[in-house]
Amino acid sequence: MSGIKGPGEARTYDGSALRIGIIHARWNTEIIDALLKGTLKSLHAAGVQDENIVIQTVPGSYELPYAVKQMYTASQAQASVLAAGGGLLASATDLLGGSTSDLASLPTKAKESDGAKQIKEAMKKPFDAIIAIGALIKGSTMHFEYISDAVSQGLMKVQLETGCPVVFGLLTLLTEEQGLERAGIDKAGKGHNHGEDWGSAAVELGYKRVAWA
Ligand code: DLZ
Repeated sequence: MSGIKGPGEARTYDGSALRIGIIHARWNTEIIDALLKGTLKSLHAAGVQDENIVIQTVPGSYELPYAVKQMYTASQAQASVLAAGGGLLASATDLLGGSTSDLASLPTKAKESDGAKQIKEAMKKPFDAIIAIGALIKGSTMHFEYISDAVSQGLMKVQLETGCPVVFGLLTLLTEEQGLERAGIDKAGKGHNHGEDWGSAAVELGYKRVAWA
């Protein structure tokens, strides 16, 4: 990217071992869809595996901080159930009706069953980073100001409380046109898809978080 704006030059980080959550609002769908595509593009370019990307949606941006917190806490709880070991494997035996001492040796049919899927999900580690995506467009009341502020503060709070990096993918827009530009889908074609930067930020933070731990 040319000019003084943007995250600057950075080395490429390997995302192949990372687990990334994406939570996006559904308001202003055209903008959101393009941002999501840009985010996924850069996650894939960094080597993040599809099976390690979980996408959830909420109605609007106001719901983002709560949803990020729940998503992270749930992924942590799943991982600690696995760490606790025995209990899960015991119930897995019930679910699958067979030995679960070695998941890899399960017959294919059992692997595809819901029970096995739950176990596979539970075997995953907590998210290394979560990307929160929303597009708020200013209207004629103070609604925009209140929500922008609440969501910004909320997302910062969640990442500091949980220790999970939360990428700020919230566009606070004065006009719809600004949103189209920042999603890289404006008519003039001058825009840049900020989702691409958010995917890269998630990979960098997820990678560094592991190194900093
Ligand atoms: C209500 C509302 C309005 C007016 N505008 C937007 C918007 O531009 N972008 C967005 O993400 N959400 C908007 N919402 C919905 C709120 O974020 C929230 O979902 C509802 O107030 C319900 O809590």
